Amino acid sequence: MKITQLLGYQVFDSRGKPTVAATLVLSDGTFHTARVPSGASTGRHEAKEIRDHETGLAESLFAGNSVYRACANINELIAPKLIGKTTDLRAIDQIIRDIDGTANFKNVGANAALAISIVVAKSQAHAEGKSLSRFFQPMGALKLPMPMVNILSGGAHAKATMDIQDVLVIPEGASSFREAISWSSAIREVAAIDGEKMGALTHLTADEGGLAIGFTTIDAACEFLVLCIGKIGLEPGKDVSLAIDFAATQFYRDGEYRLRNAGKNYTADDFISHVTKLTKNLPILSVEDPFAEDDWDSWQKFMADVPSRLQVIGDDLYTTNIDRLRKGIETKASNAILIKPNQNGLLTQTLAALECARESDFKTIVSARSGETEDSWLSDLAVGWGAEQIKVGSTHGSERTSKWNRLLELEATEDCLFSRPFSQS
Ligand code: 2PG
Ligand code: MG
Repeated sequence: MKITQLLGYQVFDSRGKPTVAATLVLSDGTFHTARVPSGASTGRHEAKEIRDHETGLAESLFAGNSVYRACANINELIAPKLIGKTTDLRAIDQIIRDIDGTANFKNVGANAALAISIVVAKSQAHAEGKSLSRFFQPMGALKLPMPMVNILSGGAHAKATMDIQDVLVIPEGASSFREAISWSSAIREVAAIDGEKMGALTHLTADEGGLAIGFTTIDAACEFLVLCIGKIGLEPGKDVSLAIDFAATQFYRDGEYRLRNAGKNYTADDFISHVTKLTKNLPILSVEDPFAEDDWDSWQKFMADVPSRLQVIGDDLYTTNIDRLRKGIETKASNAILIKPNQNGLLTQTLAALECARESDFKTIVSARSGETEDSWLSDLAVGWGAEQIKVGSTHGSERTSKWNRLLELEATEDCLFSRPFSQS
C-alpha cells in the first residue's frame, strides 16, 4: 500500500501546550494519525524537540512554544520524499535520518521525526491487517507489562511541592493486568481521601494526574503510601511495592543534592547513603534517576552495593540513547532503563535501545511523558516490544487512562500473558 498524503499540524497536549500531529493517507483511502508527547523534566541529552521560540516563527499566543516549524518540516521537507512510497517503517526511518543529517534531529525536530515514525508504523500495521502490537509481535501470546502507577507528585510536575518527582506503586503481586491497575486505582482513591483529611486539595491534580499533597521528606511520602496500601488490605513489599522517580537532575547544583522542602543539602556521597537508607527501611522496589544525569560516579558507587531485588532505572541518565546506554552497561551504572520514544526520535532506534538493554539483562520500562495526548500507541509498543513494565502516570486524566484502557482492551480481547518481572520474596 502506498502513501498518498502526509500532513503535519499543531495540536494540544495534556498541559494545553502545542505539540505535533501527523496524518498519513494510504492508497486504500484510509487515514492514520499519530500525536507526540513532551516532557517537563527533560534530560540534557534528549533528541531535540523544535519549538518556535528558536525558529523565528513564534506567535505571542503560545509563549514561543508553538511547533509550526516542526510541522512545516513534515510538510515541506519530508512529505515530498514519502509520497508514492510503500509504508516501510525501517526504510522511512532511514529517510528521516538522512534528511535530518544530525544525531539528535536538530534540523527536522525530534517531535516531527517521531510523529512520522509512529504514523508510518500505524499505517504499515493497517496495510498488513494487524494492530500495532501485533505488527511488532505477529505470533504467540501478547505479554502485558506490569504497570508502575504514579500516586504522589512533586518536582517539575507539581511546582516542587515535594523535592522528588513521583512516588509510584508497583502492584508486583497482582496476577493479571486488570487486577494490577485496579489495586493501583484503589490506592490512589485512599490516598486522595486521606490526603484531603490532611488539608491537601486532592481534587487538584499534578501534570500526570498524581496527588500533590506536598510532603516535606521522602520518608514521610513513602510512609503515607505504605498506610494507604495496608488500608485496602494489601501487603506492602509483597502485593504492592513502592517506586520513586527522584528526577535528581532537577535538584542537583554544584555537586550537591539540594532538597529544598527537606531543608537539607547533601554531598554526592551523603546522598548515596540517604538513598541506600531509604531503600533499606521502606518497601521500595525501584528507584529512577536517584542521581543527576551526568553524575556517573554516584550511579556506579550506589550500584556497587545495591540490594539484589532493587531496580535502578536510568531515565535522564540514558535519554533512550544507545551510546549512553552502552556506557551504563559497561560501567554498571544501573540495571534498568526507561524507554521513551520521544527522547530518541525514531521507533526503530528506540527499539534498538530496548533490545540492547534486554540483551544485557537490564529491565525495560516503556514510559509516557508528563505532557501527553489521548493517543494510545505507547501501550501497543510496550506490548509489541515485550517490555516488562510500563509507566504512564496516574489513573486520572484521559491522556493517562487512554493507555491503561488500551491495555485492558488487549487483555479482554487477545491471547495475553501478564508480565511479573519481580521475584516474589
Ligand atoms: C519522567 C517523566 C514521566 P517528564 O521523568 O519519567 O514521569 O517526566 O516527561 O516530565 O520527563
Ligand atoms: Mg523520570
